[in-house]
Amino acid sequence: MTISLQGKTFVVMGIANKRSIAWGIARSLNRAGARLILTYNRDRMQKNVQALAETLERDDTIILQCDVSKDESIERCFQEIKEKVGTIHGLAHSIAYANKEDLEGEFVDTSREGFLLAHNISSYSLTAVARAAKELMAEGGSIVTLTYLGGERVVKNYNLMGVAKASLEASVRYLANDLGKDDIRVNSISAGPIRTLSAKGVRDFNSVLNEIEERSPLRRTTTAEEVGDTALFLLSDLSRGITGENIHVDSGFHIVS
Ligand code: NDP
Ligand code: N5H
Repeated sequence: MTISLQGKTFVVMGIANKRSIAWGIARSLNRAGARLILTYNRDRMQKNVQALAETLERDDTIILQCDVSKDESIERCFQEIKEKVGTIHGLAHSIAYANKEDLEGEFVDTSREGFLLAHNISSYSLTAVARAAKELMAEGGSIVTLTYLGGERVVKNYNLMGVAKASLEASVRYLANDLGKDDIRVNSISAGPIRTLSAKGVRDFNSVLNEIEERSPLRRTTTAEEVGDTALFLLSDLSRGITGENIHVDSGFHIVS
């Protein structure tokens, strides 16, 4: 069976620019013939997403704003999707946020406010969005989110994001159990480090990438295209027996010590 998403519609959330993992996912889905709905958060990202959408092989891409920290914004966005397309077949959630000052120093110093903000946007948002998307998945569906190894192990500086990713990964399992009866699958991809806008402020990101090149089984870093193609698999019927799973797309780095 080859992967074709012809006649199907997918929502991709979290494109900031051409380096975004969400854009890698959008391109893979587009190549398989899917219709796309792309969402962005900050106003000034709209023109980026618009310009990127114009490079796709179809001209019916829908672009909408969705701030996942606000229930009204999620509600408005999915109401618009319902009016414009009716049924969707899958959704990619590629969104995370933490205050910069919480991504250095020790986890023990995390403030209540910083902790809750990171968990709200990086973890709870998956559940909020899955609930809204479920109503539009009348023919079943597949939901994919992005996580990182720091959710399973202590990784220097990942701090509260590691705890938020652990919560996100557990949410994947609970959501998979709830939504399975509606033929909706929920999985995550644990991506290796990729130089995106989120990673921009990370001190010593070069040495993080060097370590992957030296020590990962495949001896190379992960690309957004590799993540995009695994998302395509998870969002397609080829993965129909898989739910509640976390697939590492990280050149195998998670198996080495
Ligand atoms: P990007 O910076 O490209 O994407 C992060 C996205 O999160 C942006 O589009 C940003 O939108 C969005 N976002 C932040 N706050 C909100 C909000 N309130 N509502 C809606 N969207 C919001 O980085 P990546 O592509 O790297 O990150 C995507 C996912 O991949 C994240 O979950 C990240 O943790 C995960 N990941 C990344 C890895 C990496 O090395 N890059 C490794 C493993 C996992 P805006 O700018 O408009 O606010
Ligand atoms: C161990 C590491 C390195 C240290 C930790 C990095 C954590 C990054 C995740 C969060 C999501 C980054 C973040 O929120 C940055 C913001 O504080 C500032 N940046 C922004 O506001 C930009 C403009 C917008 C677009 O960013 C967001 N997120 O909205 C982990 C790395 C090796 C791997 C990595 C980078 C993982 C990951 O989860 O992204």
